[in-house]
Amino acid sequence: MTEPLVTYALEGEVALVGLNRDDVRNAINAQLLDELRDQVLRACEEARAGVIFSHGEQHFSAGLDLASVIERSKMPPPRLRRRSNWHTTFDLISRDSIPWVSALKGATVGGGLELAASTHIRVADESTFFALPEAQRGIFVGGAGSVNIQRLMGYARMADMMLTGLVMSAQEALDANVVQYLVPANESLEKAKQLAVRIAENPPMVNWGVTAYLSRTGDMSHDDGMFAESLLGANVRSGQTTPRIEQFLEGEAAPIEAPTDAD
Ligand code: 1HE
Repeated sequence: MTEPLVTYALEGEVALVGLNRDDVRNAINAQLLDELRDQVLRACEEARAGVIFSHGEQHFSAGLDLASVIERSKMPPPRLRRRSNWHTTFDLISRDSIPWVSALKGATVGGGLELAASTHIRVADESTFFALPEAQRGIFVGGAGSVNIQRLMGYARMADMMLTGLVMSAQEALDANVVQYLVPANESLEKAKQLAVRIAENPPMVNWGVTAYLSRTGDMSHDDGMFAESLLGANVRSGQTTPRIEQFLEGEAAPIEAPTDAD
């Protein structure tokens, strides 16, 4: 049996989805995208949070499989252009039911950065670097990066990376809000799992408010945002709300503590 290009495992409430094409640095082709979509859908059914990581020693993902671009250029063009599988798959991650944490290392470039940008929390290790080499290859971003990456780093920086081929280090990415956590080499998966376990403890409806609602408010008018927030606020409450608040009031929930240097 051939190895899957995307692995799936359920650890408690957390789905672990692994890019498994290290021989070509986890370059993303049509089959990998199909498997990724299937495993993300499965996670939405079975898990409360997910982690996207890469198998292999060095890299998260080299982005679009460039060999597949050449193969496709030799085929007749499709009669109708379907909605891009990149968009449907990455939207499932960024705007559907469960939160995703990505564990990054090494090259996180092109479509690999677009995949990372579709997750809600990015954890880089010291080896991680980011680039958008599309212009150098004569192509354009196509995995929702023009929206998601630009939201993270802003127009000026994204334009610079696309136009000049600027490569961003892990520390620069942390400073530019592209990743939220930076950990020592080889520790991003462990950190991502810890965060996902913590996220999975939240009531699912509240997590859904963050993934499905908060991700859309940037596109709404102020009025529409307030209206939707009111609707959501009333509807995320569940059977867990009262006991959770009572726990705090009765001194049974851990208080919020100021961050320490170890954080
Ligand atoms: C690939 C790909 C790929 C590697 N498609 N095969 N992406 C890029 O322009 C990134 C191109 N890749 C690289 O710059 C480097 O490979 C890396 C920095 C990612 C990794 O370097 P390294 O030294 O670890 O590996 P390598 O020796 O360059 O590559 C190992 C193999 O992977 C090699 O094949 P082999 O048969 O010679 O072993 C490479 O050809 C292959 N490989 N990257 C196909 N991307 C929705 S639109 C998104 C648009 C984009 O993503 S544009 C960015 C494309």
